[in-house]
Amino acid sequence: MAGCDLSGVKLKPLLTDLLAGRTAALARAISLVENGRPGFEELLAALHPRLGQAHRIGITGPPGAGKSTLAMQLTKAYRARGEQVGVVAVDPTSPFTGGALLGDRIRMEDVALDEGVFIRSMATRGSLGGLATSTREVCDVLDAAGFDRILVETVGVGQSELAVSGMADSTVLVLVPESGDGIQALKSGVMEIADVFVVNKADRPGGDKLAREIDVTLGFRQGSAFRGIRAHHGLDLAVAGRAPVRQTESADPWKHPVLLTTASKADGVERLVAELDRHHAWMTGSGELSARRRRRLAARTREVVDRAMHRWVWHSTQAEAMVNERLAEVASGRISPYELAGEIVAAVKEGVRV
Ligand SMILES: Nc1nc2c(ncn2[C@@H]2O[C@H](COP(=O)(O)OP(=O)(O)O)[C@@H](O)[C@H]2O)c(=O)[nH]1
Ligand SMILES: [Mg+2]
Repeated sequence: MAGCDLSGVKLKPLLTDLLAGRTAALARAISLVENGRPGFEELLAALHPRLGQAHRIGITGPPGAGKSTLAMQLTKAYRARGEQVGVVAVDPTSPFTGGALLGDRIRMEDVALDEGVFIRSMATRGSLGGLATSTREVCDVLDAAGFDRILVETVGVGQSELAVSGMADSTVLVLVPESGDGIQALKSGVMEIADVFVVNKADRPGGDKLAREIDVTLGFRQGSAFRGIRAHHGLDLAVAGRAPVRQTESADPWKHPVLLTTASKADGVERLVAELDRHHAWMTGSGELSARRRRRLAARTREVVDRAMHRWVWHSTQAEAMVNERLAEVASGRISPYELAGEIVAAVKEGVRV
């Protein structure tokens, strides 16, 4: 790597230390990437050949569903197997500080001092689009640094879990019985991004009912409400009807599990760990893992192009100056922002104002 010394960041030693598993280097590499400081794209480019070892697990669902609690329980379970775990939380609604991942109760003290665990909140950085990209990039750093599992928590039944599906190999959708979110999720199409469904807070009433509703909805999605009923020719519709929408044609479709958990008591976590292992094995065997990773690489390339174009337009052309120059005309109603934008784009394209 020529020109490795950028703005005081010595990329080569950083890379060496990172790959040697030095925690301080990991923290530095992550903040370099997170803040988009000079050299971060070179670092990520150098890490690229090292990617693909980690199992990336997205955990999404409405606020308060228990995603962080589940993430901590999964972390403990993976640590018990001797695996290294990275946790990246993207939660603009409840940023965590000082190493406490949760608003209350289960605190990070359990795992925060463990060398095999690295936790980062992406809570306050960037816009949503930019945030999604930098979250993926932070995951790359963890992957290259040798973490076995990377848990990515994102909040919401909205756009953000659509972003998480693009960053994970396996996506867990966490719902809770008492809120209306479950039903909303079933209607919103969010189900299509999930590989594993978790109905958390099973210690409260309504968990079984929600799990059944999810199961029935999964059946409908596949054009069959009769999953679990054996057809007379011996085909098990429970198996046949469960291929997820985005899954490529497969003779051995993934059967979406719907699990009940009480994360606060670690109930059901073992089963979740097992289903995630099963999903990873299925993805590897079916070719879905490499298909998803290829899609992610294409998406990443587009994102980086977007970012470069954005940077170029606003920092290296006259676009910003044109906005300022003509703002009075827009404000007085003489021209619309659309017309001005059109003029700016035309000018930039022609290079006349560059
Ligand atoms: N009763 C009950 N409470 C839970 C369970 N799991 C998590 N909680 C609590 O629900 C609240 C929100 O949990 P948290 O993990 O922060 O949710 P997140 O917003 O989805 O990350 C916390 O007070 C947790 O202690 C559960 O299985 N049962
Ligand atoms: Mg949380």
